[in-house]
Amino acid sequence: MREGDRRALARAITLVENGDPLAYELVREVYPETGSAYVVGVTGPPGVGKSSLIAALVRQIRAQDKSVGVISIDPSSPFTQGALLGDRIRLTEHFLDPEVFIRSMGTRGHLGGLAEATLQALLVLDAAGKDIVFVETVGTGQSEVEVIGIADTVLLVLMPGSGDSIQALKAGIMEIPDVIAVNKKDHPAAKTMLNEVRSILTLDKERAWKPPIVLTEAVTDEGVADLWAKVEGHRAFLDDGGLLDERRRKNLAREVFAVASARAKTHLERAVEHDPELRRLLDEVQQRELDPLTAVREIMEKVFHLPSGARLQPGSGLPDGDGNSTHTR
Ligand SMILES: Nc1nc2c(ncn2[C@@H]2O[C@H](COP(=O)(O)OP(=O)(O)OP(=O)(O)O)[C@@H](O)[C@H]2O)c(=O)[nH]1
Ligand SMILES: [Mg+2]
Repeated sequence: MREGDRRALARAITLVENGDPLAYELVREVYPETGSAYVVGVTGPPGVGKSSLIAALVRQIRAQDKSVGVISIDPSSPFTQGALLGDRIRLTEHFLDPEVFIRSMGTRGHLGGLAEATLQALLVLDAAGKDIVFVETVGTGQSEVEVIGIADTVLLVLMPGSGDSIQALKAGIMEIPDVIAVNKKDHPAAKTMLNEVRSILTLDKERAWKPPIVLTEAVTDEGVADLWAKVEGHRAFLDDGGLLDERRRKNLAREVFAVASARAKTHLERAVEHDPELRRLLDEVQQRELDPLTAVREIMEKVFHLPSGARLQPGSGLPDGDGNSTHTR
């Protein structure tokens, strides 16, 4: 796998995908060697052309003779099969290239959910020596944050008609990405979309990095070279300012926190599911025999062995306030 052997890599990712204990061992062993891949998170609403754009970007990157990994994270929707099939078709031209590794991935078997699976898969591709790794995930709001939160550069893809995303950006529900592509440039409303996005971003004058917006047509490669130049521009911005290390430190802290939280939640759900006494507490709340916070306290005591008097001080949490970033903004 370290030598970039495709079959070994494929097997490693399968272990990750299945939440196999061997994957855990594997990542633990290679972790000290990771950190050289540059990770680009690609997100946006369904069908905007994320996979098509990645395929086009991979062409750019291969022309620079760099190796690439692509993982599409599938939040296990009923559309999984279709999505997998779609990705396969859109990325076919790269399937025979030994320097390109492409994989769509589900996340069954992961106590820590999507964040955990994504993180592990990225680390595997990183250890295998990929220069650039793309993580694709569908999203219009917050749930994808934990998946692409690990990215060095976040690319948001929109198309004419992505009004919900515009609203989410405006309302501050969606974090401002580093680069935005307005894809399907061939669509008559593309320019309008571009202007809408532009007007939202001008509201935010505080930022040191102004997210560039690029009009693209993934299927003809139009604007794609420019888009890649913008991603590289963001990378240079991080590198020059010594910001990349800082960003990675924050991202990793947030991921660790996200995975730990997800595991705690899974643990809690399972405990309640399997413990008649805990389930009875919930019934008592419903019958108004027990108030909600007393039930919470009893559950916490029993499941996490937290002392009943435990009180959180305001502002407690991670040293940086990360993991609360959506609240503090
Ligand atoms: N007209 C036009 N169609 C495009 C363009 N880019 C992608 N498409 C088409 O849009 C459809 C969806 O493209 P995908 O690349 O699968 O989009 P996606 O965002 O990865 O979709 P999901 O992963 O299913 O959310 C496909 O039929 C593409 O051929 C473009 O620039 N112009
Ligand atoms: Mg896709």
